Amino acid sequence: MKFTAQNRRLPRRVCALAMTFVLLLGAVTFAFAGGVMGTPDGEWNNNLIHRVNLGVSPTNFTFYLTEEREQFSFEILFSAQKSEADFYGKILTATLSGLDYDYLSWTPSGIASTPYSPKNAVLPVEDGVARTWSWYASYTFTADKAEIYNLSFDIRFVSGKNLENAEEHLLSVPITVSVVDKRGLRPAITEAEKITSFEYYTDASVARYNAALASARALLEDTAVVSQVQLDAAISELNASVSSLTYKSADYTALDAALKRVPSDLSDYSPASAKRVTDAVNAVDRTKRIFEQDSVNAMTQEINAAVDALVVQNFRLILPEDGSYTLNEKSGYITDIPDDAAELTGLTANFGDVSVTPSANGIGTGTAINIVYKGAVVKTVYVSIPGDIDGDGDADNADFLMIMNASVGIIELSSAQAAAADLNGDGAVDAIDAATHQLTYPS
Ligand SMILES: [Ca+2]
Ligand SMILES: [Ca+2]
Repeated sequence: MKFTAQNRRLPRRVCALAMTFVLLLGAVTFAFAGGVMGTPDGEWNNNLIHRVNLGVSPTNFTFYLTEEREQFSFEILFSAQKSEADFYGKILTATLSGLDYDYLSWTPSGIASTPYSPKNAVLPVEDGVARTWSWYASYTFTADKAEIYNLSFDIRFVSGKNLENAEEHLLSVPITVSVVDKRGLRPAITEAEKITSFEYYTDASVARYNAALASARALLEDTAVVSQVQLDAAISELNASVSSLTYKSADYTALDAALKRVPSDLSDYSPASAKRVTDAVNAVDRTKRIFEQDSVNAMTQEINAAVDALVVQNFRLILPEDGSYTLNEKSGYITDIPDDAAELTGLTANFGDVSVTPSANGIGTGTAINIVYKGAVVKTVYVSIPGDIDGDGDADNADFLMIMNASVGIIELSSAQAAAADLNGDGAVDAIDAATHQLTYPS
């Protein structure tokens, strides 16, 4: 037989002293006096001119099922108080309906010297003092599942100023008995307690787990009234907190740094070396957990290695955007440079540095613009200005003479010079170009 804290019988002496509070402050106290309070049947106040209080306490019980099938007991304290002497009253029956209980026992209590059973209790008229009588009704029932019993404690009694006008009344007091199935709590806690190492889990998920476990353990201690809904929610939350324990992520700091080294444009690299980089980037897996750091380190290493192994395939000279240089895409020569330039500035390359090697006569046709990458000249673009053959940047009589000499085979021109000398663009340097030079660049 098990008792919860709230229905465990108090020592009789304490009960007697506490009776006034039960009646005045108890969960259910009904005062019967002419026209004072509403009543269940709406009629019974009419013949009452003297006061009696009926008390029923408590009206809520909660039991916790922890075994396959358990027997529970509870007590209802039923009190009748006659507050005035000139009064007749008699309790006929007091029954509890709605519960299949095993047995019932009545125990008289309170300050009455004579033990009355409520089935035949008479509130005497002759003693002339206010009195209180009370009885404990003890019920025992068995349960094997969660249940809420909505019961009715029905009191039939007669009351009145005297026997002649006493009438019968019925008072029905709702009693709730809840059986909460606690059997799932212990296994859930036991299962949760199997987790003993938390270093790999995120702080947030561990905090949730700890809170859920603490709540479940508190419920197991049976220190507070808890409903089936609350209990089920606690079990559910505990299970959820276990399954949602989340591993910390691996450290991706070095990998992020490696990714920043990857060029945004891979089109100037050899396809094979660019593909290695692309493959390494595509292979990045952000879901690795704290104990999989080696895997992340390997990804990082491959990205860095692939970037280091990139092979540049296309070197390009980059001209200033102000139009001061003109590159003939067809011939590949720089055909226009700033006037009277003493040096060529503002030129860059997509990779490496730019160095300029002037022609024998300065900045002009034949001047070499070199792209230097990793200490080596990887590409050279020449200046070839139409009409300037000697390379000083101007088209004048000295250049005309060189075209004349070249046209008859006295001198040989470099390819940049030949391009500058072939003024009619027919692919040959001859007298026609010389004549054209004289007309175009008169001295
Ligand atoms: Ca010249
Ligand atoms: Ca020509």
